[in-house]
Amino acid sequence: MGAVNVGLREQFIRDGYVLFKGVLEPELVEGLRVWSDQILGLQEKAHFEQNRTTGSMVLIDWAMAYRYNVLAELVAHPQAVAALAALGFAEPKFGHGRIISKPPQSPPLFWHEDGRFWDDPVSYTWQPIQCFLMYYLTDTDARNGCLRVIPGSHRKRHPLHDQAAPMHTDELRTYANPEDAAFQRAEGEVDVPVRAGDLVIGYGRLFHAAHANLSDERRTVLTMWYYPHFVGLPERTQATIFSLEGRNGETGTNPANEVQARMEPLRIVYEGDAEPIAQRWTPGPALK
Ligand SMILES: O=C(O)CCC(=O)C(=O)O
Repeated sequence: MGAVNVGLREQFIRDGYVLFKGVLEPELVEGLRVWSDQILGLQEKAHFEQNRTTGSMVLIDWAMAYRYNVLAELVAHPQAVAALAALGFAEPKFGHGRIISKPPQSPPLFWHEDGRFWDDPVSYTWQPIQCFLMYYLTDTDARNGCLRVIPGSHRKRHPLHDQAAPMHTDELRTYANPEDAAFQRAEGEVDVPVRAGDLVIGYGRLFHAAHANLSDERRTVLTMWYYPHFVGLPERTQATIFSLEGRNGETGTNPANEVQARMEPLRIVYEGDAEPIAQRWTPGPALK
């Protein structure tokens, strides 16, 4: 394993995200662009209507990675594994991902956080449970829908946590009310513009959003969900993760496929008998 970068690790734990530049080779980015355009082309019109603010929300699972080598290359990319190791996570696990593609001239994505383990005491500590690895397949800035984040919101209560409307509703997904607070500027927010092939790693429970795409080009991000610290988490947390993601990884490896073999250590396995904890999508009072 590569050495831990103490400064980066501190930054990650403090801010809740970190940017690694130039992680994917341009050929892989191009291959992923072609592949994701093809998969997006297979979706029904209703899919895009239901997901106006994200643009799309296509599931990436292990079976898909076994079917498309370009995706397996991404899941087990040595530079991504090295980036996680630099943050101090030597044995990361992979769960699933999403193709999130904003068409030209499309609305902003609402503020949300994807923490779903708020009944688990670990969510109130520095330890990440679920982290996103986001790969944008085009260069991004505030004009074509770059990522926005609220640094520190993974560990500290923000006014958005107590907003009346729940997150991830159909109303937010379809942009039914552009005046909703979830589409406005938020206290402490920063833009995270990137180059295609960069990697943004962040806590799932960090508040994030994306600007509208005002350009004439599609803007695609592949959000890949990992459990970087799985082996260091309490058994009940491991049991919870396994109950949600374990089946997803059941597909058998083809030993002759070198890329699939690289995915194998990322498989989520829990064989104990601890009780999983129910999912909860909003933080309790312990988040101060
Ligand atoms: O579209 C984006 O830039 C962000 C995607 C996102 O919020 C997510 O994957 O949770």
